[in-house]
Amino acid sequence: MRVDIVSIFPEYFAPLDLSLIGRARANGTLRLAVHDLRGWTHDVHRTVDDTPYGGGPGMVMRPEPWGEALDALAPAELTPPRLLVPSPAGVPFTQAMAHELAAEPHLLFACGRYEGIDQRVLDHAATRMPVTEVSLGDYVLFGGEVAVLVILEAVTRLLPGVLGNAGSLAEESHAHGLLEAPMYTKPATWRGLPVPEVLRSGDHGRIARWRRDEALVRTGRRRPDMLTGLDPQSLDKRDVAA
Ligand code: 6GU
Repeated sequence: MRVDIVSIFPEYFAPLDLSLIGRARANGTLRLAVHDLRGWTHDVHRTVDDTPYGGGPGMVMRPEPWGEALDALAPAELTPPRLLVPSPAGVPFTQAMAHELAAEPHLLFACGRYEGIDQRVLDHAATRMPVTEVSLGDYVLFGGEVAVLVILEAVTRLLPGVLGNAGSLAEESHAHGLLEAPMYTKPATWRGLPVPEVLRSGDHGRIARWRRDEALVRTGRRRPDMLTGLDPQSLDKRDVAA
């Protein structure tokens, strides 16, 4: 997968050299480039923002540098990338979207700062490529950079060969529309706290049932919205009893 990121703070992306994302880059699974938006400015002050039309607080990112950046990174004669614009006004980012993005050959992230990017940049880009404004949740960040780190981590770990144990993808929270049951490792008792007996029983049927019950209870307590959204077909009789 190819990924381009445009930002006025390229230094935010230093962590992408680390750990599993760093390894995916080193072995070519992920071809990632970070670009400084100011490289597409032409004035001495390398200006990227201006005051909003209609008034109001804060600044808006001017369209010209963004237009040049997108022309350079998504040239009309080549297959266009999917443009992702992190914004608290976007559609919610979910595990389902992470799977969708992991299947794309080329992602282009445009990191806005201040009150956002002039809307015409996105409207114009949408005549050339798919554009998605995406939000991490109902809170406000300074800019899109940290959101891109989050999205890229969720997407990269779904790329073939990035996770050593593909089974961990099938088991994890959100894979079945439920939160994951709690996990334990050795020692069997720690500070007087025992690991639940069932997990040490060796009875795989009982263990699977216990984990399913814990996942249902945890999801009901922490994320009742996820339980009401569950497909009734995915529940078995013993779920309903529990
Ligand atoms: Cl994706 N960007 C910004 N700036 N703020 C956010 C966000 C994204 N998601 C939640 N808050």
